[in-house]
Parts: sequence; structure tokens; C-alpha cells
Amino acid sequence: MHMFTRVILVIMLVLAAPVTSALAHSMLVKAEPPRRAVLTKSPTHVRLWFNEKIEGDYASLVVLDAQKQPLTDAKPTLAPDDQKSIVLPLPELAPGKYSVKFRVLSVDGHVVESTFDFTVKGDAQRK
Ligand SMILES: [Cu+2]
Repeated sequence: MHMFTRVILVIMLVLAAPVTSALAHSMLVKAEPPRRAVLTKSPTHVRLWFNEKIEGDYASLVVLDAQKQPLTDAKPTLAPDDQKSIVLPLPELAPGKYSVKFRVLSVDGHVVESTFDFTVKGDAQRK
């Protein structure tokens, strides 16, 4: 039984190997606020964590309001304590839906880009 389990495990590892290497490029591992978060107050910043170091000079991170207008002209910066993470400070946000759009270049030259939304809930949305 033990041997059988090990054989299965080896087969699974072999099958998983090509998939793992295809996914080895930079990807978003964590976001703050998280995807589709519903917040009760304005976040002070957006922070994204990746699985690889990011080229800070080429990172782009914008937050758009419901009218697709950027909230700030500020550029994201590498987090001082973590080169896999970028941060964008935010102004006070009114209640509403916001989208985060990012595009980063990892040190291995791969571009990662994606978009996600979050919502700030407030008095204006209470009915
Ligand atoms: Cu890569």
C-alpha cells in the first residue's frame, strides 16, 4: 500500500511538472484590498505581492473609479521591505466600485498584467 502510494505520487509529480514550469513566471499572489473585496472604509493604499522580484521602474498600477478615471497620478513604488511587492498610496475614496489595473515586468523579462475590482461601501450605498 505504501509503495503504491509512492508510485501514484511520482506519477502525479511527473504529470504536474510541465504545468508548474509554465506557471513559473511572475504572478500575483496576494492583493490588498483583495479581489472583489467589499470594504466599509476607504483603503489607504493598494499593495500587490508577486511570486518574483519586480522591475520597479516598469511597474504600472492604476486605480480607476466607476467612470474609468484614474484616482491619482502617483506612480507605484516597490515596497521598501519587499522587492516582490508594489504599493500605490490612495486618496480618500468615496463609496463606489473601483478597478485596479496593473502591469509589471518581472526580472526574468515576463510581463504580467491583470485587472480586479473592489468596492467601498458607505452611507451613499445604503438604501
Ligand atoms: Cu517568467
